[in-house]
Amino acid sequence: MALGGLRVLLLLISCFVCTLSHTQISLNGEWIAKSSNGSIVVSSTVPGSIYTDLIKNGTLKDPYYRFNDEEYRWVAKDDWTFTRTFTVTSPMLKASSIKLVCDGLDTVASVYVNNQKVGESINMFVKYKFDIKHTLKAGPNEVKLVYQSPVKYASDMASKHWEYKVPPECPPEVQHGECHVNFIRKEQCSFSWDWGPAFPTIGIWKNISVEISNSVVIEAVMVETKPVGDYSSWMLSVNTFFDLYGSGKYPGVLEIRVPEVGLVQKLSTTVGGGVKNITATLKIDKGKVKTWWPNGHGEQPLYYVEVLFTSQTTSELTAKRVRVGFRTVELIQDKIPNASGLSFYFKINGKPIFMKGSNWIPADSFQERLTPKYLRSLLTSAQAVHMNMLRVWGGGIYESETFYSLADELGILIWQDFMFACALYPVDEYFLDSIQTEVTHQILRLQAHPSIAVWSGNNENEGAIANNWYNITDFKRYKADYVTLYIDNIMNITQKLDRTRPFIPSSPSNGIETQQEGWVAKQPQDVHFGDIHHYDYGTKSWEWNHYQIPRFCSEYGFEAWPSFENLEKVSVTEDWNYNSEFCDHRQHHGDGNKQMVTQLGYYLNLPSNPDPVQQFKDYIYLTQINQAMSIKTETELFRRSQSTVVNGVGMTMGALYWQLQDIWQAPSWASIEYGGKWKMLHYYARHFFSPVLVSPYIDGAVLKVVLVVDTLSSGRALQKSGNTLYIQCYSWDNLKPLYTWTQKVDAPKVAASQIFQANVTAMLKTAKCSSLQHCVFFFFLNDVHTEVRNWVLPVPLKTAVGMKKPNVTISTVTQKDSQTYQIKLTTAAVAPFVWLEANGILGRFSDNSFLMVQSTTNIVFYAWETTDLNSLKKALTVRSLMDVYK
Ligand code: BMA
Repeated sequence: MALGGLRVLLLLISCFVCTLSHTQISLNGEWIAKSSNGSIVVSSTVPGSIYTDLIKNGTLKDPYYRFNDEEYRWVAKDDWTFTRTFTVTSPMLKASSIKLVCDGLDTVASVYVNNQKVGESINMFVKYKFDIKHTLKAGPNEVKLVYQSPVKYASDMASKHWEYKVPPECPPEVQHGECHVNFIRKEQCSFSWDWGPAFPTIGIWKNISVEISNSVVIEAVMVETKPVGDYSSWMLSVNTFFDLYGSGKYPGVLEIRVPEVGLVQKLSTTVGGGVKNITATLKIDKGKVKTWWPNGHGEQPLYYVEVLFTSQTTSELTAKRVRVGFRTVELIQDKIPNASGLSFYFKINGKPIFMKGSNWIPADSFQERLTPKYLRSLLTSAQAVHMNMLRVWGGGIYESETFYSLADELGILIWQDFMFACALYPVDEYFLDSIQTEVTHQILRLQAHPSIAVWSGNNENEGAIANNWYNITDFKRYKADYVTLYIDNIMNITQKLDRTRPFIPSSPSNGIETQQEGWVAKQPQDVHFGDIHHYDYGTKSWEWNHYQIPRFCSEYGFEAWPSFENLEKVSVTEDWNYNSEFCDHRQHHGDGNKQMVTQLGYYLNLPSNPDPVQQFKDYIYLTQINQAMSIKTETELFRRSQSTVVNGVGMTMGALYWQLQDIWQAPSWASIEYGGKWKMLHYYARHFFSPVLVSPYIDGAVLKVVLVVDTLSSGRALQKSGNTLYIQCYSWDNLKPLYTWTQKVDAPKVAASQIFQANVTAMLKTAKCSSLQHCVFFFFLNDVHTEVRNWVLPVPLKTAVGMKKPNVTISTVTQKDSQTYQIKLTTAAVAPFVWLEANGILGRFSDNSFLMVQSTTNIVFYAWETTDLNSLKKALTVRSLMDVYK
C-alpha cells in the first residue's frame, strides 16, 4: 500500500477516539512550573503533577523512600504556577467559539490566557471548558494556571465554614496526614489514609487542549442495551450529548454505526436551540451480537458504536466512539423465605452471580506514573484469581479510560463509588454546584462501559452518622446534609441520567431498608440487608465461626507486610527490624503492627532468629500467612453461605475483600504489592475464588465439606457426573497418607452443597492418627493437579506435634518458553506454607504457600518480563514454616 493510503487508513482508524474536523490543539507536553516565590523553576510534563516534575529535575528523590512523605510536604504547602505558550492562526480566530478544554485540573487554580482570567477550578473530577476566544491573538499566546496549595485551601474552607464543624477535622496522627480533606474536591486519600502516604498533588493531571469549532462538538455517548426475548436480539439506544460552540441551531445528519454488525443508521436532526442531546434506537437482529459476561461466566465480546454528526450549515464533522457490551444488570432485593430482611445480589443477563473480588484504591500517589502495562498487570492479576468484581472505592479517583476499558475486556464488573469517603461533607451551594457538575461529567464519561455494574453514593458515610463516629450532637442537621448531598443531588442526577444500572446511596447500606428508614438506617451494617464492611482485629481470625454472615460483604480484611524485596528499595539496614522507627512510620493503622503479631500468635510461634534481618524477614512471612489464612477462612464461609439461610442469615452473594493493591511499599490489607508482586493472599485468592471450591471446615466435633460451584462448565476440575472427593489424613511426620476417604459426587449443582460429614475423632481413629495434634487433612476433587485442593488444621499449628524440618529444595529449573519456567521442588516431610520467591524478577508462580504433601512437585513460574534461566535460578528462593524456627 502506498504511504499516502496508509496514512488515510490510520486516520480513519483513529478518527473515532477524538472529534474530527473541528480543530484541536493539544497543550500536553512541556510546561514551566514555578514555586510561589520563584525560587524553583522547573520544566513540567503535562499530564502530571509538581511532585514528578521535581523528581525529574532532581529536587526530590524517591518520594516513597523512608520518611520522604513527610520531608516533602513543603511541596503541597506552596502555591505553584504552570505556564506555556501555544500558537493560534488568524483563520482560527474567525471561529464562532474557542475553548480551553481541561480534562482534569488538580485542584484549585485560577486560569489565565494572556494574563486575562478565563476561569477557575475547584474540583479535580470536573472537566472544565473555558471560553477563551476574546483573549486570544494571532501568533503565540500564553496560558497560565495559578494553583493554591490544596492543604492551605482545605483549611481555609474549613475555617470559613464557621456555622458548624464538618468532621473529621484531621486524620489520626498515625497517618502523618493533612487536615480537612473533605473541604476540597480532590482524591481524598491524597491527604493520607490508613494504608497510604500524604502526597497532596498539584498540577494538570489530565489532557488539556484548545478546541475550535463553528457548530457543535460531541461531548459524550451513553448507551442502553435491552434484550428482546431470550437475549439473542437487542435494542440499542444511543444517546449523544453535544457541546454547543455557537448560539444558533445546527441542523445536520447524525449517523450511528455498529461496524461489526454492519449496522448504519442516519437521521436528520437539529442540535442547539435547547436541544443538547439526541437519542436514537437501533435494533440488533437475532444472533448478530454475542452477550457480554463477567469473568468465569462466558466471553466478553465488545462492539464499537460510532457516532458522527455533520453540521449542514458549517459542514463540520464531529465524531466519537464507545465500546459496548450487550448485557443487563439487576440488583435483586427480595423477601427471603424463613428469614427477615431482604436479599442483595446481582443478576447479570438474568443469571444470579456470586461476586468475587476486591476493592480498588489509587494504584500510585502520582497517577502519571501508572502505565497501561502496569494497570493491565494489576487487572489481569485480578482476573487470574477468578475475580469478577472490583469496587472502585470512594476515597480515591474516578479511574482512567484505560482502567475501565481493561475491566470491560477482562470481564471485571465495577462497583463504582462516587468520591466521598469516611467523612461528613459540606453542602453549601459552592460545593453542591461543583459536585453536580462532577457527577454529571463522570456519568457521561463512564456510562457506556459494560463493566460498570452499580453506582454507589459514598464509602461508609451513612455508617459514620448512624454509628456516630465523630460524636456529633446535632444528628438532625448532619442527617439533613447527608440526604441533601447523596439523595437529593447525587442519586437524583444519577437516576435521571442513567437508569441502566442500580444506584445505592452508600456502602455499606441496607439498600431498600435504608430508604425506608429515611436514608440513614439505624444500623447500616445489618447482616439481613444490603452490604456490610467487616473488620475485627481482635478476633481469632482463622476460625470461621467468629465471622458474621451477611447478604454481601463489600469489605473485609487483615493487614500483612509486603516482601522484603520491595521494602528494601525504600529503606536502610537500621530499618529492618519489626520495631524500628521506619516500621512504625509505614504503619498507618493504629496498633496495626501489634495486631498482626497478636493474631498470628494464636496459631504460630513467633520468630526468634538471632539475626535481626532474618527475624524481620520471618515476621514478614508470618504476617502474610496470617493474612492469607484469615481471608481464606472468611471468604470460604461467605461462599459456603450462598445457598442457605440458617438462623435468618445466609444467602451471601458477594465477597469483595479489602484491598486489591498497594499505593506504596507499606504494611496494608492489599493482596498485591506496589509494583505488582503477589502477596501470599493473592495466591490464596486463586483457590478460595476458584469456580469450583472444596471447602472443608470443622464444626464442633464434625468435619464437613462443602462443594461450591459457580458454573458447571469448569473444565477438568469438575465433571457433569462421576466426581470423586478425596480426603487424606497425613501425620506431620510422614509423607504417606495414613488414610484416604473417597466420596462420590454425582450431578453437582451450581450452589454450595454439603458433600461430606464425619466425626473428626472417629476419622482420626480410622486413620490410626495418634491425636489431633499429629495430623492434618488434605482434600482434592478428582485430580490433585487442579486448583481444587484444600486443607484443614484440626488444631492451631503451634501446638502440632511431629513436624519435621522438611528441607524443601529447588531441585531443577527448566525453561519451557521465553517466559515460562518449570521448577521442581522436593521435600523430606510434610511442609506447610511452602513459599517461593523470584527476587527482582516480576512474575507469578502457578501456586504458592501451599501444603506440600508429596515428595516432589512441579511449579510453573510465569515471568512478566524478559529474563533467562540463569538469572531466574539465582533469584529463586524457597522456604516453609519450619525454616522460621531454629
Ligand atoms: C475500610 C475502607 C477504608 C480503609 C479500610 C481499612 O473501611 O473503606 O477506609 O482503608 O477500611 O481500614
